[in-house]
Amino acid sequence: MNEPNYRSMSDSIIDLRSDTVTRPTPEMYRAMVEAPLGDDVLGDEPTVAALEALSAERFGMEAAVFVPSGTMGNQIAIAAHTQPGDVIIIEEEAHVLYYEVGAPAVLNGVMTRTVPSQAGFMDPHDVERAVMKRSLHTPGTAVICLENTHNRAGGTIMPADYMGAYRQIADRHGLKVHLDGARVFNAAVAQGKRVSDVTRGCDSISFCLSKGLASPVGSVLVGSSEFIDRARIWRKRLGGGMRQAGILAACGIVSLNQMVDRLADDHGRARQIAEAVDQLPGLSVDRDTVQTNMVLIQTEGPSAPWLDALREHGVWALPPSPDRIRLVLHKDIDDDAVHRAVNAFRAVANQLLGVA
Ligand code: TLP
Repeated sequence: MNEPNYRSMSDSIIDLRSDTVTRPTPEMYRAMVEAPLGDDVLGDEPTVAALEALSAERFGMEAAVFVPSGTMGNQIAIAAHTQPGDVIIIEEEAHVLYYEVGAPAVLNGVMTRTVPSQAGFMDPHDVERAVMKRSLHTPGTAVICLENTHNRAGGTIMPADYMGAYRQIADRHGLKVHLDGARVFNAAVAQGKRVSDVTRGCDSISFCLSKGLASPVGSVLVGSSEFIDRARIWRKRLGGGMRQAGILAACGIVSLNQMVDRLADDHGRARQIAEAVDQLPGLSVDRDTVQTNMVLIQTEGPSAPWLDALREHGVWALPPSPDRIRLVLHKDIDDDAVHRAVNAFRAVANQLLGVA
């Protein structure tokens, strides 16, 4: 077998667009080759079953289902928790609302009742005020939908006492709590906690293997056995049943066993870049929001000229809005890449503003 290409397209490109861009590790390639395989739709895929069992255990939940993407994990959860016409309460910049192309409405026929927030996390009082009771005139609320870490707020971590408060509200009103935990392992590692502690109180959690945990593809939805049985039907209905998916699940097992603790390195590098960039003219960073592996940079004018010039220096990033740049740290960005990225920012500041 030829040696696989473990690295990015080109080692000279510093790809900070997302932690989704990571390449599999050598251990993942080995695990793919060695994985015992079956047919997951027929129900006999041993490696998928092993990943699901490991995931359920890590979250202290009864069961889990492997799904192709975080988006599908979230939408299956909403489908399994609701009936068309129900209301889900959701923060106004949540991924489910902002980046899933209207799926709550298109696929699930639910109403979204949005709540504004501080740094991505709805005040529990606002959540309780937003609950609608089913009546002859009003739709009924079914789900509180959360996100930890919060993507558009810059990878921020949910305040420790919020989950308990959301749970109490859910219990008072007969609601389910779903967590979009695409990067919930980042939240756990940053707080030195187990992921099961960070997510206690949720009825369902969707987490991504394909982000900081570096798997090429895949997410897992965890919850009660009864919920996961219904989620499996929704996965099939949406076309998410995969056959010899053990090839991918094998990487997921490596992610859970080997890639969690190292997320702390990404967090340290995010702080390092944030501090350096915040000192440059024309750019600023709210350092309080740099809590995990993301850096949101505010540009004085439009961010587009910065992004174009950075690209010429081999640094790739994305604009979450016209006057911001988002950087996401991940395992394929080492200390040297951080150093080169900071130098590129300095050079671009000089180029665009004639200073620094
Ligand atoms: N986020 C992507 C883009 O879609 C913005 C990124 O680069 O950050 N929940 C959260 C909080 C996410 O950040 C993402 C991906 C998802 C769900 C969806 O995961 P996938 O891409 O696997 O469907």
